[in-house]
Amino acid sequence: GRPAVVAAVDLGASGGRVMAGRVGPDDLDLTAVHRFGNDPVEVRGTLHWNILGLYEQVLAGLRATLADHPELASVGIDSWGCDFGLLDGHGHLLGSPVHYRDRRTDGVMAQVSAQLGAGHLYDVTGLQALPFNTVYQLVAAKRAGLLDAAGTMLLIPDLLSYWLTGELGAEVTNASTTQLLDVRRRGWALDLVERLGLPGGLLPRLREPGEPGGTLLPAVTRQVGADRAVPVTVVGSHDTASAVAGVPARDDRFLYISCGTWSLVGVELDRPVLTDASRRANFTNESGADGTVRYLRNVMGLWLLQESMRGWAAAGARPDLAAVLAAAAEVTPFAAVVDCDDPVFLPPGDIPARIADVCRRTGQPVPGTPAEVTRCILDSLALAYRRTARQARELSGRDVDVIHVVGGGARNGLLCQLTADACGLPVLAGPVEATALGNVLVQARAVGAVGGGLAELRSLVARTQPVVRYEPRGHEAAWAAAERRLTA
Ligand code: LRH
Repeated sequence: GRPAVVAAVDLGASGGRVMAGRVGPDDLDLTAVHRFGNDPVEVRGTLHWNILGLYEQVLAGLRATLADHPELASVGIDSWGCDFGLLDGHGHLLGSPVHYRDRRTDGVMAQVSAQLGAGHLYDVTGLQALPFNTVYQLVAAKRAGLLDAAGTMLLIPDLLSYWLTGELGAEVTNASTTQLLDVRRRGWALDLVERLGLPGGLLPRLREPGEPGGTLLPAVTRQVGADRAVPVTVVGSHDTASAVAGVPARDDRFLYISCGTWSLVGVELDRPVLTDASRRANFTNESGADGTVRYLRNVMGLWLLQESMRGWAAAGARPDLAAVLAAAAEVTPFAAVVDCDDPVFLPPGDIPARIADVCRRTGQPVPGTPAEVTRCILDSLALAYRRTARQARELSGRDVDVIHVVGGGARNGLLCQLTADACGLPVLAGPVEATALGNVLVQARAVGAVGGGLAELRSLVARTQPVVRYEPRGHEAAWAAAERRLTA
């Protein structure tokens, strides 16, 4: 292949970036061109994404990328899963997309599970039960009358891609987070759609990563200062799908933790695990690039720390993350541990107060200072990784000898060391930008700059990107005791 430059738009729940990637058979070089925050907006009690603000930042990022690289070969977009915008019959957006942490879905999952049967839902979709899965959001939207004028549902990357190109589609890895995709056929589960009374025409045609995704519309071409209609390529548009594609694994004996706002902990398989034990453990079978299955579980993730930091900042303290982490490293381990998966931690708000409630209820000392709260969060996350990693191996039968930590959490040395200790496996930390790399690589392959399957793409990441290795320090008895305290 001939080296090419492509642009990755990667939107996370707490921030976005536009990255330029130069890719060739032995080259993979990523530059952050534009970074921006992603701050939800509450309007009349509903938490929305500021989708127009995000779109504006995407355009600004593409403009800056094209100024540096007029030869840009392709653009690809990924974002967090589950959330969507609704278009009317003329293609106009009906309202600002609602945030998955909004309370509109309270109680809906239990009702839908009772109606359709949790076992049946899992057998068809293979998806873990999370209250914000698209299916529950759509049922909530229907009850609020929001589907009355709706013609099409577009997941966030598909919506932005529609605005750039005018083309409608549903990228399959992200469609797998809706809980409306048939995991065996990788097609829409129209039977579920019908039984829930959702409009059948709402779901657009599915697209696979690597397919052409149209070209920039003339008006967009002018807005971003391009001299031609730049192609858009469909990528693993679920951020986790791109992250897993960007893991620098050397063979398939690995477990990944894609560690950002969420921690997605699991293994890559070539077929789903749909057993009862898997459903009870709430493991998911999301679709990955190249027809793979991402067999994983959501762990609450750095959200606990990000949201705590936001609270401390709002209260006037000016906490510095590096200083808080350094202080947390000095705090007594396991003074207090909580179950990160407790749904009380899901909505925005005072996380330290909720941790304090749990500690009081479970007869543990209440962490007071930011350092103590942070240590409690990191110990608790590592414990959740320990449990989830063990379950992933048991339920899938996959043997692993290393854990790849990718995403922002790879920068958190304390968390990476605790993860190695808790799981009793070496941790390879990095790249931080695995999601953008996975996005870039799928595009680069589509435009012919590189060839091969996921193994070849990953080998390119492993050969070019720095990783840091953490060895387990072997305090197995202490971790086992801490885990028992959680389940007691
Ligand atoms: C991570 C993620 C995760 C989803 C959540 C909504 O960014 O995409 O995989 O469950 O956001």
